[in-house]
Amino acid sequence: MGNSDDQLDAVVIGAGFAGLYMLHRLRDHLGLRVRAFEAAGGVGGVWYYNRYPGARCDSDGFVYCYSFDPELLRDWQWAGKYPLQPEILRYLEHVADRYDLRRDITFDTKVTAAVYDETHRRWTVTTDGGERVSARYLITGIGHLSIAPYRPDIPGLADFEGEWHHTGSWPHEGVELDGKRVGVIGTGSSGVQSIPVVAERAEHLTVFQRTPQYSVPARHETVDDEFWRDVRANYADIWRRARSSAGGFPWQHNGKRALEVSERERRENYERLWREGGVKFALGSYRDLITDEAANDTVSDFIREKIRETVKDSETAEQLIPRHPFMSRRPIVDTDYFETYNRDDVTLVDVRTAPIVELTRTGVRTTDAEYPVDVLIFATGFDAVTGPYFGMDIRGRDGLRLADAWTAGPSAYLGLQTAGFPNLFTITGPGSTLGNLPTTIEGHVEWIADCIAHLEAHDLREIEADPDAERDWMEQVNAQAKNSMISRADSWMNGGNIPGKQRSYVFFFGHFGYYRKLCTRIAEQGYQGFVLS
Ligand code: N01
Repeated sequence: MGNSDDQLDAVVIGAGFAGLYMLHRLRDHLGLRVRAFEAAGGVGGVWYYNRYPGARCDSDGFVYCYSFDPELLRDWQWAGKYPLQPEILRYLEHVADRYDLRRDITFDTKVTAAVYDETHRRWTVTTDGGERVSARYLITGIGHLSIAPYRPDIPGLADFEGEWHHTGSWPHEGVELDGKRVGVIGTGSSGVQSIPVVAERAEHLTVFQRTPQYSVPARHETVDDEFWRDVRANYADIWRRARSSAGGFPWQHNGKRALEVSERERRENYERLWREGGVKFALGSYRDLITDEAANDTVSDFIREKIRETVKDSETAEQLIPRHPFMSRRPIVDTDYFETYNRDDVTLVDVRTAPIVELTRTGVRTTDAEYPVDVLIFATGFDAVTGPYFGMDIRGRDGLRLADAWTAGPSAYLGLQTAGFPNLFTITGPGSTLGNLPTTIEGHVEWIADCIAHLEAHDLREIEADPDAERDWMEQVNAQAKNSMISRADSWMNGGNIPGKQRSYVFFFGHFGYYRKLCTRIAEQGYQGFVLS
């Protein structure tokens, strides 16, 4: 069971999409001695924790999976277009079983510290179980979000007599909502997914909304057996297109600028994509929606119109109209989200104009009124990126703490390595693309495994980001974000979702395919921008 400490080549933190594949790649392809630690009681990462009603993925299922093994692809078929959380968890359990990964994962064990020993060029990793192990390579597969739920500090929580839960740490046994008065604070992806499902079960639902959101209908009914036959027959082409696309999905914008076509053509295009539904709506139309404000206005106005058409009460509809540009925040996909506000048993409360003041014993009080609730759901997001990383005491050269290296904001060359932290690799770390995450993760895992194979083959002991290369890269990341709609709204992607948090652009919003090629080229040209010794 596992490896004894002095034999380890690598420690992997996390057993979600990233950690599972990293473990498999290093152990089964490179023959390294690897151990993974996972704070949760099972595999799954984000899909282990996020069990709130309606939780599902909003990348299309047929590309929300690994592509590295054609047999695994052939083995598995999702039930619908956007798989629900239990199905994704089953998939990751299936992957863990299929490659016999669990024997090298220590569950219910949080890594508390990782310190680089420059003399021996090894990482010493300490866990909350009191264990210390040493390894040459340390790889984080901890995601950006799931292990650091954020809950605003609302006065009165201790006195609130109802139940409360955060969507990101939902009880495994579920929560009784039937016949209850339920409140949901937050209308990001988690809120938008859960609100229609909670409304079905609750006696009354009150939604506390601070910022209205764009959301696109999922249209689950658009996949059937024929669709899956087609997907299976074309997987090679699907992945080729996904890897070279702008967003990591197998579709591309149509190459045109929104304002170069007639209003009629544009409208027909948006209507067709709206009927098809899903993330394709955001990615499959015009190339300049994210970079040009006038182009963006055309799509933002289109969705605003759809909201007004859907929501019957005009006052409620106006409260639901987003003012920021579409895609300045992560696009959301829903099932009956706006329709839910047509129910008599659903109330929308605008907490931008009348903020929440406190929780009373029996409900939520805003500056305007008190709303009785038996169950309060915080769909209030996450302390993104720094939350998961700063939850561990990571120290590199000269005892440099990661928290100190990142005082101006989290930073890593290509999202993969931070200067001063040799042999630490961060899967989807700050500075990487987001896109369709399994595709991003596979690219990173394979890059890291190839890099480690290169070090081993050339008898090299260390790799580390060059500080200049890292700075130049993060400047590019910032420039991309500033020149795009991303700069037009606060969200977890720039630290703006948490009062007082350092603002910085954390992800590369340029072309996904370009980023992948760049990473490959840099490796092929001898790891430019990295220092190897
Ligand atoms: O969190 P969020 P999320 N008072 O930060 C509100 C991924 N994800 O969990 O917009 C009142 O987006 C806040 O209001 P505002 C996905 O990447 C993926 O929903 O800041 N409200 C906002 O409405 C996503 O982007 C899936 O004004 C307060 C909400 O809480 C990311 O996770 C599914 C408040 C937080 O929204 C995060 O999504 C779910 C306060 N004091 C999530 N503080 C997939 O399908 C915060 N809010 C794969």
